[in-house]
Amino acid sequence: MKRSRPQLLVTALLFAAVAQASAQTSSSAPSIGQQAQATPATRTVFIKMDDISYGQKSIDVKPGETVRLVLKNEGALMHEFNIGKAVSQLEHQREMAALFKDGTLTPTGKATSIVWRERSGLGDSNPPGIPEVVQAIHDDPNAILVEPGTTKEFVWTFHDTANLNFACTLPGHYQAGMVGEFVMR
Ligand SMILES: [Cu+2]
Repeated sequence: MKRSRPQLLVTALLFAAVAQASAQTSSSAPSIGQQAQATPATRTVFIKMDDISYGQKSIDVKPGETVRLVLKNEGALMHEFNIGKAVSQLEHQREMAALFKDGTLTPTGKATSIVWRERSGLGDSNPPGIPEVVQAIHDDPNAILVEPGTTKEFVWTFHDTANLNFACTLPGHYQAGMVGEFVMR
């Protein structure tokens, strides 16, 4: 019997599905907001990322406001900007840890990794199996990865959400204090 889908990809897709599901769940009262398109009138907030912190601990936003968040990573490590509640961010930490374990995410960026697939059902035990190149899938609607030395933009429409955070869920970063709060004013 042939395994048609790489397990890792399936796992990553599952993670994406879970993220999607939790985004949808939380979008029903109260939503955390959603990605949007910037217009010339959109307010821009500059956020510096460093090892291991954000340039600010809080960002003021108005409910309903669309904000262009410009993320400049001045550190030597990759960082994430993840908009959400603490619960989902802690969940996302586990997904990130899994990607690091696979080798498809490294402290400085995305990477390809080779996973050896088992040969099955052929009585062919010729080790180590079939090589397969895998890549990390990180396309959560509420998060973006910023590689060291790069600047990325993220445009978000905020709703009136209490306890909404921005955080980096790379292993150890959240614990090191790489988390801040959106303050609704
Ligand atoms: Cu980080």
